[in-house]
Amino acid sequence: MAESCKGELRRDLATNTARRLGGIIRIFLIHIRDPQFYALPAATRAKNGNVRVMGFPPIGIMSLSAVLKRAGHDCVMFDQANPETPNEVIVEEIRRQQPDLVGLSFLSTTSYPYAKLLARQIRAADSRVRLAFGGVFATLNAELVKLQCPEVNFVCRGDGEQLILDLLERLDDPDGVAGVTWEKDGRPVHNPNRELDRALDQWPFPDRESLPLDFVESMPLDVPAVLSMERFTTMQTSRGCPWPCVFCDIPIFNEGKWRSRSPQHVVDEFKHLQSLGYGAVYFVDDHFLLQPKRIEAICKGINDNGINIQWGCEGRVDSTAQHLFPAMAKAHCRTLMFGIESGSQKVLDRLKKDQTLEEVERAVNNAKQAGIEIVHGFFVVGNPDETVEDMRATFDFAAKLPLDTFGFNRLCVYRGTPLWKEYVQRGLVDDTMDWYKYFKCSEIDPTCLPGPVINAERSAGLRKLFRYKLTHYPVQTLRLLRRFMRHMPFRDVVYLIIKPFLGQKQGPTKNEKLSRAVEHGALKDAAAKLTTVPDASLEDAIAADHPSRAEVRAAQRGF
Ligand code: B12
Ligand code: SF4
Repeated sequence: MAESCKGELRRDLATNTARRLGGIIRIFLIHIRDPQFYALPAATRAKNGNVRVMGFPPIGIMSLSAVLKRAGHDCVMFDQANPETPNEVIVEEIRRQQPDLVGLSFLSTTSYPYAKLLARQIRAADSRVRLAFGGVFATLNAELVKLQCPEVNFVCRGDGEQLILDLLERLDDPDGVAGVTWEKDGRPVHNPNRELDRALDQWPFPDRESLPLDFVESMPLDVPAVLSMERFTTMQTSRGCPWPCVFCDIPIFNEGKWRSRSPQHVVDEFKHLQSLGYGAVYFVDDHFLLQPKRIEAICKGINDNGINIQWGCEGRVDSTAQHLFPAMAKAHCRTLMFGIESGSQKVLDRLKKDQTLEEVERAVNNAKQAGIEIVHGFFVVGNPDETVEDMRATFDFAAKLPLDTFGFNRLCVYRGTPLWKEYVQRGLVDDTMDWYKYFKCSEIDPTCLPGPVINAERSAGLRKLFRYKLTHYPVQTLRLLRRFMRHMPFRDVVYLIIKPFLGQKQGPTKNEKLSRAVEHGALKDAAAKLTTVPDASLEDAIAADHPSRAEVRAAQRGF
């Protein structure tokens, strides 16, 4: 080791010792991403010097960072979307700064392989640092994750705000810290669940300014949330959803409850964001449209305080707040997204969606008539018991609705959902062997149409849908295309429209590779495959996966 490095190391150790003696706890929080869910625009630097990322900010760790800092702790965040902090840099920073706890946060099945690998790399570099996992996937699979990742000390379940504060008090013996799965004397311990916290106003606004990143949300991304090039962030105004859809794990994560922040607290956050220069906000709420009085008060607060941030949200089509759509539009709600799922009542019932086609029509029409600029429909294809006729009915139905944008994804099954439980009973998945694998339903359920049929029907359906939209809703369609053209090269917009008519011969354009406006079959398949790789060969598999990811990154750089 060079003398200068030794000197630096000695200084770091001295600082760390002083910090510990001063009683300050240092936490690192890392947001693990699947590389297919963000992009780097060509001009990657914002005026303030931050790296610009096209994607959603990591609001989970930002929420925890704010809580930790308010409690007087020292917290450093890393987002894997930042090209300046790859795994090696994070590992090196852990070695240098010796945090007391490193929290790895990830959302879903497809980011789990990356989380496992990073945890292992950290453990190899530092045998003593405490490692914690958190997020929806870790919550729903805590015991199995703990068994599969012995290098991780704590798997944290559910809301993290109070949990992380409690954990820091008992890092050596988390017995009694509700919501933690850990290991004692070589045996896994699953502490009881934490009681659901309804007092959400007690927590500070997320710490959005400590990462050296600025986010924009626009095309090309799979969810065209607000479709703007303004400085973008997300907000969470409520948590959970009490409905029973068979494919969804939100009700399990939230014990079937819906909890919300007060309108005043939400409006105060809007004021704060406006003062920081944000221009677009997307609510990551599972069902924003649940409580009319709260929505009315939020909209009034936005208008009374001269807030002009554009925002978007998601909700159910059977919401009783539809008379407030005009008020929402007046309060700068630009995007409203509905989980429509299918144009076949039979399929909706099979999915236990608890909604009718009439309700879908009414909600979409109400939103458009109220002046909401972008009304989006989420659809799923490849459902259990779905026939070709059902799929065709879905595309016909989508065509007739005055939707601005739509997405047709293949249904997948996640552990923890009612559908997963059904599949276990039917012997289609093995709960102890398959829990971390990403499955399209059609791959395992013989009542689904075969994959190639689903894909062919989807392509044909999209062709018909575009044709219908252009001829029946020309003004709406052209207006939307004009908006796309502000953020995408003309050539790509044209290609996006004509692609369904070209057949399979043409490959995706550079932007399409990034955009996921058309689902990236190959990338999705690669991500799915990665979830099935045994741990021993994970590092090699991620390295071998690099060509496809590198292609995406190259396309990102050139965008
Ligand atoms: C926004 C969102 C996205 C964004 C991602 C945004 C981002 N920053 O990366 C986009 C659109 C890219 C996306 C993509 C996908 N998503 Co998504 N997404 C969501 C959504 C709606 C909100 C997430 C969120 O921001 N929550 C708000 C923050 C504050 O909560 P949080 O992150 O959970 O953090 C809290 C706790 O979990 C905990 N916590 C979190 N981390 C840690 C760490 C530690 C150490 C501790 C102590 C605590 C802790 O504390 C936090 C505060 O309480 C959720 C639904 C939901 N309600 O969770 C689905 C959800 C997570 N997504 C899901 C899925 C399936 C996907 C996709 C696979 C979809 C697809 N087929 O392409 C991809 C995969 C993405 C990936 N691998 O990264 C599923 C996950 C199911 C599963 N079991 O895997 C969910 C649950 C939706 C659902 N209904 O099923 N998604
Ligand atoms: S309505 Fe939406 S959030 Fe609620 S359970 Fe169904 S899919 Fe999940």
